[in-house]
Order: sequence, then structure tokens, then C-alpha cells
Amino acid sequence: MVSVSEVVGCCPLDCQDTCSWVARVEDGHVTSVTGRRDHPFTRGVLCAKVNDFQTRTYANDRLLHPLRRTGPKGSGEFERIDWNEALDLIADRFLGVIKSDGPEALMPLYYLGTMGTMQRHSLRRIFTGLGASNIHGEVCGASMASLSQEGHPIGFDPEETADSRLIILWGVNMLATCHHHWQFVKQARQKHGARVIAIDPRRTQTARQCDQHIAIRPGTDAIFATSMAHVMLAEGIADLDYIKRTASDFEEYCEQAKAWPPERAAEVCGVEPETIINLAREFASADPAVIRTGVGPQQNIQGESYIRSLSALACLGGHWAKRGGGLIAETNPDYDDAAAAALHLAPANTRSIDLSSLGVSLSDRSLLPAIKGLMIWGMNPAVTIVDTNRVRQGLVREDLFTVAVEHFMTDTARFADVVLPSTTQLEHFDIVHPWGHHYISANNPAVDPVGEAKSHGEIMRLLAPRFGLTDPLFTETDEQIAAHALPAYVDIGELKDIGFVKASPPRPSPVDSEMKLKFTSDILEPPRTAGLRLLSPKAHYFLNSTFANMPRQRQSEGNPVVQMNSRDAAESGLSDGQVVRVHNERGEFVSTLSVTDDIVAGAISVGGKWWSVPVETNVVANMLSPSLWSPGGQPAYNDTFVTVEAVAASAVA
Ligand SMILES: Nc1nc2c(c(=O)[nH]1)N[C@H]1C(S)=C(S)[C@@H](COP(=O)(O)OP(=O)(O)OC[C@H]3O[C@@H](n4cnc5c(=O)[nH]c(N)nc54)[C@H](O)[C@@H]3O)O[C@H]1N2
Ligand SMILES: Nc1nc2c(c(=O)[nH]1)N[C@H]1C(S)=C(S)[C@@H](COP(=O)(O)OP(=O)(O)OC[C@H]3O[C@@H](n4cnc5c(=O)[nH]c(N)nc54)[C@H](O)[C@@H]3O)O[C@H]1N2
Ligand code: SF4
Ligand SMILES: [Mo]
Repeated sequence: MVSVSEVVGCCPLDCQDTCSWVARVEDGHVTSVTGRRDHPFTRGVLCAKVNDFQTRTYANDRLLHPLRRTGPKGSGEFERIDWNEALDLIADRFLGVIKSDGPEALMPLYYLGTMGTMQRHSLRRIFTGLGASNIHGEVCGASMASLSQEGHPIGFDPEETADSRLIILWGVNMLATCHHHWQFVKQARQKHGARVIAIDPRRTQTARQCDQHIAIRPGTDAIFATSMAHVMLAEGIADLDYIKRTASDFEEYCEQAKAWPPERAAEVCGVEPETIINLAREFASADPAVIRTGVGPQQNIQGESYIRSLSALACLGGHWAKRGGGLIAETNPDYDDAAAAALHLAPANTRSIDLSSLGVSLSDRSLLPAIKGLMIWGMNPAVTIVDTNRVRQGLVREDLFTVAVEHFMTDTARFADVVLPSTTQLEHFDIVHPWGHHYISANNPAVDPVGEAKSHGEIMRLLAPRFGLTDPLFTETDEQIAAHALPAYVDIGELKDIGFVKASPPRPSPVDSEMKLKFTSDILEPPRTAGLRLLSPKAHYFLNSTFANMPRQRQSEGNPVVQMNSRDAAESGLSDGQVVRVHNERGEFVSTLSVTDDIVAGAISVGGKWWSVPVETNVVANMLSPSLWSPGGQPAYNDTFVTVEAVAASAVA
């Protein structure tokens, strides 16, 4: 008889939606994962990336044993070693670095490969315990994080969207990246006849489902929004009482808006003046309107101006006053993820390094001490960090000892000295909080670790004694580590049984806050237009670079293509289906051209974060992106300017 059980868990990926799932286990093997129908936000449907998650756990190319490098860095040549050897080697090399260069020459590097609290934060404890350099910063939406820190409200319960009367999907490809929110958009249409408008330089699958698509020139959104404010102020349709009570700089903000009449802004944004005027009127009269933004429009040097201009609009329209109204950039539940990291173990004034400028940090000779020991988990920086050529130049340094904890031999892991196999979500306990709704989810392990994979909590427990770290925090179980992040009113036993719990923070009400908000943008300039701007949005079947190696997802995504507007193609003498070389002073890639009016002129786009290996899909957009950040630390992925040329047929063959 086959033994069958169902285990409650959740998706670990860096996606707004954090779906709750049930893993079906037959004779100790997971045979399927299915979305939980009773989850009020994700409602039983896993996305096209994840609905066969078990194939990732059981993939042929999964890393199942520790490895030690045998060839040159980056070559991917390794030999199998056992865990004791691997951990002793790591301890020996890291202790050596501490002796020669001090503990700050060690650096942990992690991002959101998994959003599970235990997997993200347990290994940090080793580094805080050793007094290593800390890291800060974001490679995703640093602009929204920095505005949130200033006190701007940037999210509310997205289930309220069902009561919105006007929904502006501003630079968010909802049907590809966070599709569970769409049901509430649909409800608003059915219940209230809500209008839905997309603002995006690309006619995405989401834009096609909207009532209107405004094809904006990328990087001009803050000017568009400020011009909407101009119209609202000039026509006397703004909620002056509301904005005056929330702004710290009302007069200055009005002056800035005055400088952007629709005729001037329209020229910069590549739209008609009427488009701005009509949207301003519609926005002012909607009762209420919500602006739902994504990360695409933040990823340039004016990222903070963009979020600030939207925050100003939400107050100028008085929309926060009503259920369903305001701004949504991210919506976090009441949860303190970093509480699991045991930051108090770190000595005072430990150096902190911005993870988004890793390339600079690894190659900066004036950095004292230089980074000599690095451990990377939940991140693929050789693909996802700006100016990734520079990251790779750093990772190849012979005086740097790198450990990668991974599931697969990614572009980054190929540069490591030691690779440790990590468990997947089906093999460990964790707790995950979303950034697109308010339900915290528990993930119970469905099966024992495959091969010799270990959870990060287990790796922490094995490493700590090798470093003489004796605090009781280093012996905590995975469950105890994750539980630090829960609010006091959530019972972990109940959470494990039920699978999810809603933990909503209070609805923002900026008008009642003591804190006054700055609405005037620091940078509000027409962006550069010379050259073609390269956008690198999310792919439907990948989660950033995760899944780029998985056969099913790769086949569904097809090969990488470069989208170009027909006007640009005609000007450059290029045609649909041609093989092209996309290049600039930093790097290049070769891909197939798709000539389409689904993207505005002046911009091209390559969807997805592909790996350099295999060579057929070696399209790493960040090989071309610049070492450039907004003042708030937002990597300016979209401020990449390139030339596109045909590749001679002989060169392709
Ligand atoms: N399928 C899938 N889902 C994902 C991910 C994934 O990789 N694949 N990644 C997850 C992560 S980490 C994140 S951060 C979210 C991101 O979710 P989204 O923000 O929805 O994703 P992006 O594709 O980065 O950007 C959204 C849109 O912004 C547009 N855009 C680019 N520049 C501009 C601009 O200057 N102005 C305007 N108005 N629009 C612009 C792009 O054309 C794109 O359609 O998705 C998450 N979900
Ligand atoms: N050009 C350009 N660059 C971008 C973006 C863009 O739009 N354009 N988007 C940016 C954004 S929004 C984001 S969020 C970042 C994402 O950048 P990254 O955080 O680097 O995300 P991924 O590329 O998905 O890589 C995550 C890695 O974590 C690994 N992983 C997953 N789960 C686990 C685990 O449990 N344990 C361990 N040890 N490893 C695990 C996966 O196998 C994968 O290799 O990229 C950014 N980079
Ligand atoms: S990636 Fe997002 S939509 Fe897909 S299963 Fe995970 S949480 Fe759900
Ligand atoms: Mo992201």
C-alpha cells in the first residue's frame, strides 16, 4: 500500500503573493503541489512558474553534495567533498581572514531567492557573531523602501481594491508578476464599473486587459505625475485641505507642479497633453482611486522622485480617506523578518556595505579592509546586480574566498571556492511573509532533505562551534529561528496547523499622522533620450534568474528575444527575426529581434534574467547596465543605453 499524506506549506519565492500550498507526499516523495483554495488572497491557483515545484526539488542538476573548486574560478570545475571537510575548510579560511585582515573583511551576501525567514536570516547570525561587515540596501525597489523610511504610506490591504472606482496600474505587469491581485481588480469592475488604466512603455498582457493603456516613455513617470498635479491644482479639483494637512512643503510642491503644464510634460513623456489632462480629471473625481505600482519605473536614477510623485498624487486626490483608495507599492503584514538575524550580536559600529554596489565593493582597492571572505545564499549576483561584469571581476579575485549556498550551479556558484547544497522549501520548516497582501504563511517540511542538502539553520548550527560561537541562539531549531519574526499575537502552533494567518497593520491615514511628508522631488528632469534604452522586465515563467535552468519553464519562456519598435527598426535597417548584437561600452549579448509596436520607440526590452550558461541563452542584461544608483540606492537597471546591430549570417553560423 502506498502511504499518502498532505503537508501544508507555502511558496518561498520573492513574489508579492506568497501562495499557500499543499504538498502531496506518496511514499516519502512529493508528487504534486497545489494551491490552497481556502486562502482568501491566493485562492488555490499557483502560477505557471511554480505549479510543479517538486520538479525543482528532484531536478537532475540539483546540487546534492558539498563541492570544492578544482579549476579556475568561474570554470564550474569542482570535486565532491564531505560536509565535515567543507565546514572545516570554511572555518579555517574565514578564521584566517579574521587573523590577517580583521572580521570586517568577511561579508555575508543574501537577497530574496527565498523569502523564508529561517533560510534568509539564520546564516547571518554567524556573521554578526564574528563581527563581519554587515550589508544593507536593496536590488529590487530601493526607492519605495527609502520613501517608506521617510514615512510615506506605500501600501494598504489589497483586498480593498474591490472597492476602488479607478485603478491605475502604473508600471506593474500584474498578470505576469502578482496575478492574484487581479481578482480584486475584476471585482471592482463588476461591483462598481471601475476603470482600469495601465501606464507602461510596453503593451503587456496586463495592459491588454485594461480599459486604457498609456504608452509612456520610460523614466518620465515622475514628470507625468507632477503634470497631473499641475492640472488638478490649476483646475481647482485637488483636495487642498487633505494635502495641506499632510505636506511639509505644500508651497514648494505647488511651485514644482506649476513648472510642468501638460503641453511641456507630454513632449517629455511621449504622450498627448489630453492624456495627462483627462487622467488628472478622472483621478480627481474618482471616489476613490488607487495607484498600484510595480518596480519597473523605480529602477532608474529618478526612482525616489517617481514614488514621491505618486505619494503626492494619492494625497492630492484625498484618496487615503476612503476604503480602496491610496497608493500600493508594497503591502507588508505585521512581521519583523530581521528579528531572526540576531543583529544584537554584532559589535557596535560594524561597517555596513550596500549590497547593490557589490561590483564596486569587490573591486574597490581603497576599501579597508578589502573583502576577503564572502558567503552567498539566496542570490545570483553574477546575473542580477548592475554592472555585473564588475561583480564577476571581483568574484574571480584569487585573494577572495567565496562560499555559495545554492540549489543549482548558477553563474555565481561557478565562481565559488566551496559550494554547499541547500534544502528547498519542500525539505525544511520556514515562515514566509508576502509583500503583496497581509497573510503570513507557515511552511512545514514535506520530505527529508534530498541527497546531503541541509537547511541554513542546520548549516548555522554546524558552523557555530567551529568558530567558537556559544550563544544559545546558535543552537536554536529552524522553527525557533523563524518564530522570532512573528508578532506576539500570532501563535506558531496554530499557524503551522492552519497554514496562514492575516496580520494586517493599521490602514495608513497620513492626515492623522504627526509626521509631515515631503512631496517636492529632488530630481525632476527629462531623462536622456540619445541612444536606445534597454529595459529588462520580469519574464512570465522565471522568477528573476530562478527557473532559467529548468527545462519546463525554459521551454515555455522560449529563447530570449529583444523587442524593438518598428520605427527604431526601420531607422536602423533591422527586421523582425534577425539576429542582433546588443552592446555598449561595458558588454554585449546576441539575441533575436522581435519588431513590434508593443514597445514605445526609443526603448528596447529583453524579458527575463538568463544565465551565461548554456551559451544559447547567454543574454545577461546586467553585463550592459551601468554602475549607477539613485540617491536612495536604487540600482538604475533601466538607465542602460545600447546600440543594436545586425549580426552577419556567417558570424551566427
Ligand atoms: N513571473 C514573474 N513574476 C515575478 C517576478 C519574475 O521575475 N517573474 N519577479 C518578482 C519580483 S522580484 C518583483 S520585484 C516583482 C516585479 O513586478 P513588476 O513591477 O510588475 O515587474 P517588472 O517587469 O519589473 O516591471 C513592471 C513593468 O514596468 C514597466 N516599466 C519599465 N520601466 C518603466 C518606466 O519607466 N515607467 C513605467 N510606467 N513602466 C516601466 C515594464 O515594461 C514592466 O511591464 O515581480 C515578482 N513576480
Ligand atoms: N537588469 C535587471 N536586473 C535586475 C532586475 C531587473 O528587473 N532588471 N530585477 C531586480 C530585482 S527586482 C530583484 S528582486 C533581484 C533578484 O535578484 P536575486 O535575489 O539574485 O534573485 P534570483 O536571480 O532569483 O536568484 C536567487 C537565487 O537564490 C537561490 N535560492 C532560492 N531558494 C534558496 C534557498 O532556499 N537557499 C539557497 N541557498 N538559495 C536559494 C536560487 O536558486 C537562485 O539562484 O534582481 C534584480 N536585478
Ligand atoms: S511565485 Fe508567486 S504566484 Fe507563483 S506560486 Fe509563488 S507566490 Fe504564488
Ligand atoms: Mo524584486
